[in-house]
Amino acid sequence: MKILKLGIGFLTAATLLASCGGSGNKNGTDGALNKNNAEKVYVAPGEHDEYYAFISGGYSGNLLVYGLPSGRMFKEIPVFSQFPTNGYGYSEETTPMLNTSYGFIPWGDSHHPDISQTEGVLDGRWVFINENNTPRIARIDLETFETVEIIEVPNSAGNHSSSFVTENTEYVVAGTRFSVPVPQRDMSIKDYKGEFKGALSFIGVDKETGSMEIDFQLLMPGFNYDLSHPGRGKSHGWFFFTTYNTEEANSLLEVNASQNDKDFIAAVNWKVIEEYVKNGGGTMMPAEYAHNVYDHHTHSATSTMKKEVRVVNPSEVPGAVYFLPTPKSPHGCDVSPDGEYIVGNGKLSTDLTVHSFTKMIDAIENKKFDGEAYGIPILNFDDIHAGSVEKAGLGPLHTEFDDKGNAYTTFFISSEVVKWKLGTWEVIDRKPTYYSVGHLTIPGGNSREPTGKYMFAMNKITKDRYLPVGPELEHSAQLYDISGEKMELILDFPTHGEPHYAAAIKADVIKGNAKQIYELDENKHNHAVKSEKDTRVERKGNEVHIYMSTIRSHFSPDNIEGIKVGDKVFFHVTNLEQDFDVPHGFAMIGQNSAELLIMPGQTRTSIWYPKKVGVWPFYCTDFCSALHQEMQGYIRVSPTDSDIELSWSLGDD
Ligand code: RUQ
Ligand code: CUA
Repeated sequence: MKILKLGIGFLTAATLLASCGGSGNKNGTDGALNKNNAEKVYVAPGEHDEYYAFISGGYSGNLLVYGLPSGRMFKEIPVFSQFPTNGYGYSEETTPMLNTSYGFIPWGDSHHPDISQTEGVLDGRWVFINENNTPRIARIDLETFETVEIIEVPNSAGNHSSSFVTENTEYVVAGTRFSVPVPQRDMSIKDYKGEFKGALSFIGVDKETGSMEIDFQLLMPGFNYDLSHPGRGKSHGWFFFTTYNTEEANSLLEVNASQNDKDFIAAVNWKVIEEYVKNGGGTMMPAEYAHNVYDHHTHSATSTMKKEVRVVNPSEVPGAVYFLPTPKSPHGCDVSPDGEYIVGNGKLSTDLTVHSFTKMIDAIENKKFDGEAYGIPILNFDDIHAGSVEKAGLGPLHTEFDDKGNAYTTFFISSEVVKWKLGTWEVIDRKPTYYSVGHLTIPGGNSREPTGKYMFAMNKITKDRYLPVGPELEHSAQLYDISGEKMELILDFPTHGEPHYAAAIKADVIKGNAKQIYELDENKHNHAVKSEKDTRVERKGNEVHIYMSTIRSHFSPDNIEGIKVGDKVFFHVTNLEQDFDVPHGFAMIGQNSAELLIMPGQTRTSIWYPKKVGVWPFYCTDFCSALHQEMQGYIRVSPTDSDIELSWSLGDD
């Protein structure tokens, strides 16, 4: 039972490491106290950072925007979770974004952000991010830094090998971690093997608008598809997915999915499948999945339920999929900037395995196969193997690249980042991380043009790095200067939620495009008011619609009478400001949803159910001017059978 032992060894090492972290590491600053290092991360007051980093919020369901090298957090962008800070997922305009085939879901588990590309270079138009639990892919617009589209991924579960984009953002790809019955049905779990399927979804992205549509799903054998990356340059047209549990175990995976000496990287030639589909290949399968779109003109989201999806059986498309044997339960699947090397980070292996794309193509052309699995040819390890980084560390997870032919791999168990050379496979440097590093990011990492100045590690365990705040601490990122031969740790900074991966880009690419206001003239919201003279209150049965405006420093109207217990009151609030960074807030006492934070030129709606007779105040939640505290109003609520007339006013009008 060598394998079982290895599994337990892995656990013990992990536990040991986790517990010894707490003993303190006063010397763990590794030169961070060096004055030169402090200067490297110092961004003087009023100055801007050099890079944006979009860091996944993990189980917060959101995406966070940081600056590098300062490590300052600029924004939390709500994506898959309700966000009371601005009313996302609470306001009438934004709740459709969280609609799914399971109904409204208020949270998500976000993992891997990836920035759109043109010709293999980050173009800074959109960021995509996957939701793992209820499989979805979101698109965030980098002019507004808002979530503008979410598409659910059917036939998928644990949407983990996602959301990575191809070289021209032809596709954003989503692969299932858990295989499931496809279509879903009532069957014995014990019949998993051969029956469950792993869907790899290729979601087409419109070149102009970014709009997403599932083009096809490849129904693969019932393995776990863990991570993925696109080919680029010479390997453009291919996509690589790590798999584990090629044993197809359905219970006690820590042992049963660690039996095989090698699992696979699945190499998918999506161009071949694209051609096959264009010629009518694949079948339309009934499926139910939500497609939610946010429109910046109506300031509103809509949710549409889709009814079918195209599925493709890989064994019916010759030349579409090959398996590359890779030791041992590989996690990260990373492709070098030139597209030649495919790195499999075998988390139960001490060696890092690197495959060669050129050798792979050669083996395919010469039909050098070593059997097949479910009709998919398996290549010979020795035929495709470019080299291994030997005994580099324990528990390799993820690899990124710089602009000088080096690679950087994180090792969870030995808690370090190791720098090694592509082609010679020699280890150049290793630096400890505090503690238990997961992902790492180099700006431009997943592209043809990574940068060579900074790398940051995202650690799973924080322990003594910050002041204690009870049993749980924010996760800890660590920034390294990688411009020299040796890496230098220059900064610790906390992240929020769990930062599975981050995408980072030169600030210059996007900062000039960032929107400052929404044009009031272009506001197409059904319930918008364009000036104070349009503000009014209308009753339809027990529904009352208040068309309200805000501007420094009052609401119009600010006195409303004739509301009754049992009414359903809609506040449609338009912010008339046309000035950068002047939102107004809206809060009503006893309101059972979030406040609203309304951007200049935007309209937001919330619903209030008045429950008690009396006179009830509302106010602005954002300190917007010297007279912010004066920004308030009253609503008179009368008994249900009262005959008080509806009336509204501002000042003496
Ligand atoms: S995972 S620590 Cu969600 Cu990307 Cu590897
Ligand atoms: Cu508007 Cu405070």
